Amino acid sequence: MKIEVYFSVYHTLHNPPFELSRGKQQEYFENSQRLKNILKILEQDPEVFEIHPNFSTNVPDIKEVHSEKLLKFYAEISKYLSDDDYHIPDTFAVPKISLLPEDITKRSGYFCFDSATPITRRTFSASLNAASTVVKAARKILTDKNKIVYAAVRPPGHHAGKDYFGGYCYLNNSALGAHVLSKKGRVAILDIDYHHGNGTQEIFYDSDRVFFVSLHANPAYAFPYFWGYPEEIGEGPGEGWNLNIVLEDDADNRAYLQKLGYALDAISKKDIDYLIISLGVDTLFSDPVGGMMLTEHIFEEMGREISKLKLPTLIVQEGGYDLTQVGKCVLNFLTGFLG
Ligand code: OKP
Ligand code: ZN
Repeated sequence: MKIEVYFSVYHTLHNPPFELSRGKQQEYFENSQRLKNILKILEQDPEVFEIHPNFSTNVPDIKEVHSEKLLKFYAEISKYLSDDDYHIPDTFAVPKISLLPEDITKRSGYFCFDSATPITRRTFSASLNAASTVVKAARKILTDKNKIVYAAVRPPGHHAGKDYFGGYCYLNNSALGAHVLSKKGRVAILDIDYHHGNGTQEIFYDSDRVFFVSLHANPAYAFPYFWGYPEEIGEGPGEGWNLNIVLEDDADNRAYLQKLGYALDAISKKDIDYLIISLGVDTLFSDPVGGMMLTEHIFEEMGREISKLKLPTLIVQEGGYDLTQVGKCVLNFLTGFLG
């Protein structure tokens, strides 16, 4: 069997010079080398990986996932910034404040929840290209349910909410894919990135069309800190359709597989038609941003276990920052998935 790979060719347009993390100027970990590393490895096996570049930035239905004012903000700040400029908000709105500053350079703190997510002139274009790639990949799943499709995209998406951005994420790629699939059936999003997918959780929090299941490091000490606790179970019709499974930083392969088992059990107990995997490989022991105690081989096992759900599956790239290992981890996961 083949895996179709769609990739966002314009990802290199988003290339901020640095990030502010823990109050310090650092290299930008979510850089274009990540995706280049992944593609370079997948290209080596054309028998298995059928790679399609996506040049489109068209995302129909984007307004059903993101607010108009967030999109307008992105469009305006893109125009405001010159070519090698970058923008990092310095003043953040507390949740209940609803006024929007006129000045575009002061408005970012209304939408952004951290200091590690800079905006450059081409950030919005790159993000639209990533989102468009995932939507295209989702459509492929609809036309051929036997397909496994992998969307090799950046910037990632799972921290971006309806009306906010942060954690290297601007548009929620997986949520946009889920939105497409949810029109034709029930969807489960399994988020195995090291970090909790707070944006995806928020977007489908009151929905019983999309079951969000996330395995992640304890938010008591791991980003994004304010979300990701097991008590967050969804609300209204979505109650029981949000599942947070917390792991500790010392989690090894065994501990991880055990909790993955709970997640897969929960998914198999619901009547799900389509699966989306938010694939972060930043659970690897050597990851400079995340990092539990997982070794690269475990990703193959994870893929194999998840494939037993036997669902049409769209795999969407999220985190993974060890530049020497990210491609190998993704390859292992996809190989495991093929069985
Ligand atoms: C994005 B994804 C901690 C800084 C954390 C942001 C991490 C974003 C991860 N002091 N910086 O989920 O891989
Ligand atoms: Zn992550």
